[in-house]
Amino acid sequence: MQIDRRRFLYLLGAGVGTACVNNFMPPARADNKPSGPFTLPPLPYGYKELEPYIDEETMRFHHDKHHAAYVNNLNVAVSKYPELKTKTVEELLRSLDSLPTEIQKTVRNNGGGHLNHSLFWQIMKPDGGGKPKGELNKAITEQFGSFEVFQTKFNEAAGKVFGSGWAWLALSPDKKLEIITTPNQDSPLLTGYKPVMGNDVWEHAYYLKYRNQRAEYLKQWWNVLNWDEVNNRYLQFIA
Ligand code: MN3
Repeated sequence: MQIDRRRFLYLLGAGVGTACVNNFMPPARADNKPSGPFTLPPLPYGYKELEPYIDEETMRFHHDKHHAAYVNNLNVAVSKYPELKTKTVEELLRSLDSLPTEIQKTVRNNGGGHLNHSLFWQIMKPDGGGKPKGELNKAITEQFGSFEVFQTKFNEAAGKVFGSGWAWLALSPDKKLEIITTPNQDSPLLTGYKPVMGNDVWEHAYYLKYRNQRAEYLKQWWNVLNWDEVNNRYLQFIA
């Protein structure tokens, strides 16, 4: 009797345990979200910390939804090609033409989106703004006449992007600073340019706060620029 009861409890426990495993195990990856090789970098500051220039809700959606989607789509694209999983996103974009045809467009859009946004979070900071420093300041002055002229030209270029895209300060293949724009999520790397800094002019970057006033967003954005980081990027590129 004693043994039977113990055995009964044992079986019951095992049964309950199995039911628990079946009910509470996460579902198989039906949501199509491979966990790598690319990962969403955390924001280097809090969602609220770029206020009042960029609002918390915009940062949450922009980082946690938009950037996360680019990372996920890129991971899905390379999931069938083990040889691509060890490449950096820069390597993928620089050799886009040699990738399997069926994933070229996805890598262009989502690899570009991942790289562009990873840069974007880094070149902003709370209490940013002011003027460029060091070697970058010299180069900007030499190339554009003054920081103010550069700023005006950058905003003009960013204002003229039709639809979604980016404005960049980039180093040309012959190592000159230029203001360029790219459509969609195209990276400057696709044309041999190195992105020193850039501003996202997709509506998702500003619409919640600035609505259709892109010019106002462009004007306020300089208040969050992290010039130390931008100067460091420039120094790396000219080294
Ligand atoms: Mn964006």
